[in-house]
Amino acid sequence: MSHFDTLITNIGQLLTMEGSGPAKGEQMKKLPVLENAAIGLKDGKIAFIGTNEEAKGFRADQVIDANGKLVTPGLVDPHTHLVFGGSREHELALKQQGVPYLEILKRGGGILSTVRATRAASEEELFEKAKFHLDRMLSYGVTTVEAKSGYGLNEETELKQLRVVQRLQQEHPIDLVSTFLGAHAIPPEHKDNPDEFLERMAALLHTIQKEELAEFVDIFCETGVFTVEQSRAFLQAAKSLGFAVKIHADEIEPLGGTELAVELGAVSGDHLVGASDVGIAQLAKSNTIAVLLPGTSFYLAKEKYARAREMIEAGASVALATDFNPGSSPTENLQLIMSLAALKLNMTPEEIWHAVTVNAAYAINRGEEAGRIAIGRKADIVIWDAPNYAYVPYHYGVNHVHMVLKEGKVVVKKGGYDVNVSLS
Ligand code: IZC
Ligand code: ZN
Repeated sequence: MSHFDTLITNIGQLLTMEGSGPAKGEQMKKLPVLENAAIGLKDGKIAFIGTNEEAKGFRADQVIDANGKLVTPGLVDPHTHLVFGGSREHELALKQQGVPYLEILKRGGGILSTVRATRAASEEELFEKAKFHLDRMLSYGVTTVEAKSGYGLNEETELKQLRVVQRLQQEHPIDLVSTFLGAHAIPPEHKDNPDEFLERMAALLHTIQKEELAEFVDIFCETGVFTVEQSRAFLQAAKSLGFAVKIHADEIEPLGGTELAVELGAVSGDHLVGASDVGIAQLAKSNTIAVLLPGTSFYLAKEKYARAREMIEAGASVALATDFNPGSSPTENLQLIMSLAALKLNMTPEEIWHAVTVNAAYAINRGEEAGRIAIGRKADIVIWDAPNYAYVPYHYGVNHVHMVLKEGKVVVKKGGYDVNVSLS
């Protein structure tokens, strides 16, 4: 008779996200659902997936009765700026007065204000702050997170940020994937010679490679930041050293960053709000994942959102992320992004679940490890206070997590009130 460490029984709907490779176009529309299911976990891995009936004869050290709830893989957030100093609540008033995001940056605020705070913070302070945000992500059901540097814009501080990510990789239950975004903005000391700045950041790639501090390299390809030509050269240099690449492309103004992402064979092209028809057609034929960030369009109070429908109909693979950062998307809540994807990108619940699990995992080269519940994989699982998968994007703005298991261990359990706390 089978014996498990943990058996999760009475699962109302189980989304295994079964399949191979990322889900592209039409494949995103189908979501196999197992009803009245059970899963067995052993040594932190998935060891059984079947019906509740089959599981009745099994034994386990711990039985978790899901009581008809929805169970899914742990969510994957493939685009965050996790490590930073300070905050930017003062920019909300500027935004209300109609000052555009890129204008705030031009005046030395925005990213550059976070750069000042990040340079001033100690590694320990940055670690504690990032850990606080990461704990919150875990509480929202996220078990794998990509984290970018990019608030140092000098050697010392970029390395400081990357070391914080490295330490969190060792000390936090969430699996982290590290991205070097030294080319996030032009620091004031290089205002008149951005190419020299890019040379400095390119030189830093050697240290990052030697110390294994990042596996991806990213760049902010945007008006007033880095051009398509600069982005191409910088990412080609990164690729020649063996880094995988990503691009902040066509976020605010359409420059052809989507086409550049495809041309370079980027693992992901991110934002893509201004992606052209040609860019979308190329994306659909490529292996580059479109990482869409509707929280950013929302928070920048934009009318225009990425054209997810056209991308999916053309056959592209779409993922979703928070873009968690102190300026354009201060939220750790990927569930809120799922609701925005429904309302602003017109994505269906089936497409949304692909976009925050398997496709998000492929967007950070973790497709073979995260985003699916399959025999032999890490048991990263969320039990939701939801009767079905459509309920999560529908009931917006709150946390639907009932329980999170990371590698088979319960790491989040819905609290409730502690009745022993005295109010007097
Ligand atoms: O700090 O504003 N878009 N980078 C590119 C960001 C937003 C983060 C920020
Ligand atoms: Zn970003």
